[in-house]
Amino acid sequence: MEVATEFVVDSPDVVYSPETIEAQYEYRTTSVSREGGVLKVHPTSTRFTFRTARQVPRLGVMLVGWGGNNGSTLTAAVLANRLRLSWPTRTGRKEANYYGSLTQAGTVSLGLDAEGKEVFVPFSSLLPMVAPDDLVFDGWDISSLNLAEAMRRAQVLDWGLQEQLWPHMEAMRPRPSVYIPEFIAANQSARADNVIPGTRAQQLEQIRRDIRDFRSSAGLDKVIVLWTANTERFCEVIPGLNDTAENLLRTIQLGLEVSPSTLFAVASILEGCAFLNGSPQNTLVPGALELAWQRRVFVGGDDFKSGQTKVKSVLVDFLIGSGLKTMSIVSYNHLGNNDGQNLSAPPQFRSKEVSKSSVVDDMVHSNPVLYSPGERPDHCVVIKYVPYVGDSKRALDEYTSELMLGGTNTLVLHNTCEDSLLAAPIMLDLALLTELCQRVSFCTDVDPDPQSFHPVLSLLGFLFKAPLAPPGSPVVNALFRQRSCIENILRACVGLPPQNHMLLEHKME
Ligand code: NAI
Ligand code: DG6
Repeated sequence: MEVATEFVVDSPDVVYSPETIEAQYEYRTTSVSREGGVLKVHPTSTRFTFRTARQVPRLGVMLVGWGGNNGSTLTAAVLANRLRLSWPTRTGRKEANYYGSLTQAGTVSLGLDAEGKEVFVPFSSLLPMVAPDDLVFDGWDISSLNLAEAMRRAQVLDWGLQEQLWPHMEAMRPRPSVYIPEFIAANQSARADNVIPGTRAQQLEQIRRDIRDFRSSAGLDKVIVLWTANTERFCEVIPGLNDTAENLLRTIQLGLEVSPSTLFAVASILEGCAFLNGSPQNTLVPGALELAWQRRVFVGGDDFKSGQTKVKSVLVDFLIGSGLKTMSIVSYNHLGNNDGQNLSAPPQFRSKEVSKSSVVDDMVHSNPVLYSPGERPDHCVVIKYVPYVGDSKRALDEYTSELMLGGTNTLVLHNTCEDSLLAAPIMLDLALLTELCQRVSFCTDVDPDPQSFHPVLSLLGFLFKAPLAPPGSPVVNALFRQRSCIENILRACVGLPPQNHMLLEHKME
């Protein structure tokens, strides 16, 4: 079936010019106050003007950890789509696609047609977005393998696809990177044959030069940097060391402790490039966040929400949202890729355990009928390294909830899939949505000065296990709340009301 992709909003509140889409939008929400033991709810309304630049840039994406499973798989996926590749498998020919990408394979409803049927368009049609086939990739890796060899090492793609991609990826070579052995597992040391020498300050300057070199040599309008390198151990947040932008920059100059990922974040921010953290560690220490704020550069994180955690952020929302009291969540998984090997070391596992465990907090807090203050389900996360299964991750989950009158309900899930084929489309969405957000500005009736979204781009929460949010902002983990947030903000930018699912048209006589 032919999928319609273009639409215009026919409304006096929406003005299309060759350069922009400008939409007047009434943001209706509520605030709550407590007065003498009574909650008072005040409906409020703010008038926004959203302006979105229509011209999409030539976008470059620099991956830190380019030669890893995710980095090589994402690069291969974009090439396979751009080249319209197909390849034989034992179950028939397969064609390149972008399944798993919210922007490329998800849809939104525009409303009902004359027959009362819903009309859907691809998510990417909501606003002008960079086409993924047009992305230009570059990046760094402590391993010097070219991208074709990295793809073969990853063992993610069918052989017939690898063979076709090989000549297109052979010339792609990761730039040398920053290797500080104590941040990743000792079992990674054999990979580190491609490193930037010198002091931390010299390494920072080299990363900045790399970004500028990529931007100019590839003729790019914009560059986004995405950390998809190994999970690091957490770094300590220490007053005077990394708690403010000034202290963090001084720490780098003095060669004191800073993680490789924080060095990349600082370099990106100083170059005016958005930085996204796909791993769980606390790369975006307070000093890096302050620097992003000062420079008005977008940052997002942490840790791609790809499989087990994504399901958890749906299932626990369903259970608690239905009034069942989830009391125990046990998540076990084993995998045999390099990520699994790195995570077999306790400090790196601890980073992952923290991000995988925080994901039900908002759902528990949302239901004081079920949970008393401070009460929370038992939540156990186990990861084991089993080399034989490679990138094919197996995840087993058990959820036990209390039913009425003393009953219990135990759900058990088993999921097997290629880990990197789940992560790659998420990386794509992160780059495309971040770039789009850079073209959106807005003002309100109370503050007529145009502004951008807060530098901590919490709109990306759908794509992260432990979403970063601006100070004081609630952290949302529930998957469909996160999806609605993106969809409704994009709808607002074209003057469409939030998707409310009321379908009142069909509930009248
Ligand atoms: P991988 O181990 O295959 O790739 C990581 C790459 O980073 C390796 O090529 C390694 O040589 C390189 N590297 C290590 N330190 C580096 C540094 N300082 N600078 C540049 N390169 C460096 O791992 P994979 O599977 O690609 O995952 C990447 C990251 O994404 C991991 O932290 C993982 O935990 C995280 N992640 C993966 C998900 C998935 O579903 N695959 C989901 C959520 C997060
Ligand atoms: C083992 O859990 C390896 C991890 O890197 C995960 O594969 C990754 O974080 C994905 O986690 P999840 O919970 O979204 O499947």
